[in-house]
Amino acid sequence: AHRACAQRLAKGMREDCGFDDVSIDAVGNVVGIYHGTDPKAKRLLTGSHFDTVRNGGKYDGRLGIFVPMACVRELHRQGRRLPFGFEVVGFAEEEGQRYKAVFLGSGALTGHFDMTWLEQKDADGITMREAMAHAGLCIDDIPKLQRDPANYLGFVEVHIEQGPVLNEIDLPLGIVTSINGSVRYVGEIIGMASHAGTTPMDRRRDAATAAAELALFVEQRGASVPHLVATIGMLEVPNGSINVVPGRCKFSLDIRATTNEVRDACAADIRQALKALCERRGVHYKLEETMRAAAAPSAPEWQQRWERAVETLGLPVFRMPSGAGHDAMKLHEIMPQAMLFLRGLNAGISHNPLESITNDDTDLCVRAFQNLLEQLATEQQ
Ligand code: HGY
Ligand code: MN
Ligand code: MN
Repeated sequence: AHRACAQRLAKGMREDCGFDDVSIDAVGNVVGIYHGTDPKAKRLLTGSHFDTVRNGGKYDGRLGIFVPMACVRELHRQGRRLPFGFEVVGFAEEEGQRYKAVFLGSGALTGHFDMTWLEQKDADGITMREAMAHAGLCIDDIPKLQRDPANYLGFVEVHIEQGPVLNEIDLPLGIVTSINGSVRYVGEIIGMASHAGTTPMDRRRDAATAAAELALFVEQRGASVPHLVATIGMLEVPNGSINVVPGRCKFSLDIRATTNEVRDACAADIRQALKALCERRGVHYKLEETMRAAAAPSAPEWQQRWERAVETLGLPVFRMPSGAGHDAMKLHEIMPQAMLFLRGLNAGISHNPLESITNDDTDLCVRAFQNLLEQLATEQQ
């Protein structure tokens, strides 16, 4: 499904939109280039991811690929060239569903793809190396994907908001001021499996109730600071049985905040609580950090371009932080970036098949992107 999606995106770029150069790179990103008047001119980089969470929605990621594709299709239809190149990337992996490592697509472009990740195994024991080779990707070429920021004007990304704010204030577009910093862990509590019928309650080393106590601490600590969130998204007694006191319990941790300091203070408190409750309960634990992304404030000059674009549509400028992580926070590490949010329906629900948007809002999003391109064209003249 992943490879078929990449082929569909490449076909759409090539045949429907008129990109000059379309390729699928060594990590599976779909890269479309629409040259400027001078093929050697600096490029505007944009894009988003085409992978999804399990049982996800249709627009998380994909919107940020199709909107710029529509802009190129219109430029091509008009036979127009901009005074800068336009590079649209469908990033192959951002969600971190199959392997612990995330941002595989945008991380390859920023030069942060750690080749040791290739040995990570998925739930079926298939290494990332095997999966990539099976998909026909040229793994040895991954280091060559690193982009030189000097060749780019910056990075912009449009994305669904994935939250209720724009829906509640009845605005179609929002200007992102910063992307929250996040840190993720996978962990396991190890107690002692024993007979559910014969093990007295005060003689148990129950891994699941220890994890449950941790979950309630995570919820309370996450609620203690505005704009801080902390989530246990995965909780599992592997090979559990109805009549066995759980000897093991696996869990995940996802902690985010508008500043790295608030994020790290929360992570430290949760690690401390885990240590204390395990000692008290006579169980052990393992905890591995799998992802850390710094808070990514928007570059002022790019944020202002989005603001001017939204104003030209006759819409009010509404600024907001992003609770969700995005490829833009990865590109942030090597070039200026800013994002534009599109309202979601159903209270902006996302990571859920109920994710939905309207044609009218999406039309405004395309027009805002087109205006940003016009601003750049005027500046680059
Ligand atoms: O988790 C996130 O914020 C994003 O959907 N990867
Ligand atoms: Mn997502
Ligand atoms: Mn996304």
